[in-house]
Amino acid sequence: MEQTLVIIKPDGVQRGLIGPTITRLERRGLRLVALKLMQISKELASRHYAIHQGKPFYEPLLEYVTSGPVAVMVWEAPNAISIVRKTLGATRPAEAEPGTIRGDFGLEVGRNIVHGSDGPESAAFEIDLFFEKDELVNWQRSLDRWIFE
Ligand code: IDP
Ligand code: MG
Repeated sequence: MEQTLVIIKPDGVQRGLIGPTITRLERRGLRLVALKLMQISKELASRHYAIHQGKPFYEPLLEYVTSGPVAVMVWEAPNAISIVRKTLGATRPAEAEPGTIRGDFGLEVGRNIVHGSDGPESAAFEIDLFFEKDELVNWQRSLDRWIFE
C-alpha cells in the first residue's frame, strides 16, 4: 500500500486545523499509520526542504516550519501520494479548489497549512526523515473491506 508523509505546519496547529485535516483524510478513507506532535529543528527542516535551497522563499520557509509545533503523520492507501495532494489542494491557496484544506482554510503560499509528499521518492525519503521504522504501525481497520476494493 502506498504511503505518504503529511505535516500540519505551525499555522495549521495554531489555528486548530489538526482535527479538520485528520478528519478529511480519515473520511476520504486513508489509513493513519504514524502520528506525532513535534517542533522541527532548523537542521531537520533544511534536510526536508533541501530541494528548495537557494530559492528566494527558502529562508522564510525554514523560519515558518520551525516556528512552532507541527503534527507529522504517515497515511496509506492505494495512490495515497496523489490523493493526499489533491485533498490538501494546490500549493498556492489562492489557486486551491474549495473543498480542499488549502482552498477552504488558506490565503497565502507562505501560510499554506499543510505539507504532502509529491512523489514516491520524496515520500520514502521524508517518512524515513521523520519516523523510525518501528513507529509505523501495521494494522487492519474493520472498515477496510468497505473502503479498499
Ligand atoms: P508543496 O508544499 O505544495 O509541495 P513546494 O513547491 O514543494 O510546494 O514548496 C514547498 C513549500 O514552500 C510550500 O508548501 C510553501 O510553504 C513554500 N513556498 C513555495 N513557494 C513559495 C513562494 O513563492 N513564497 C513563499 N513560500 C513558498
Ligand atoms: Mg513540495
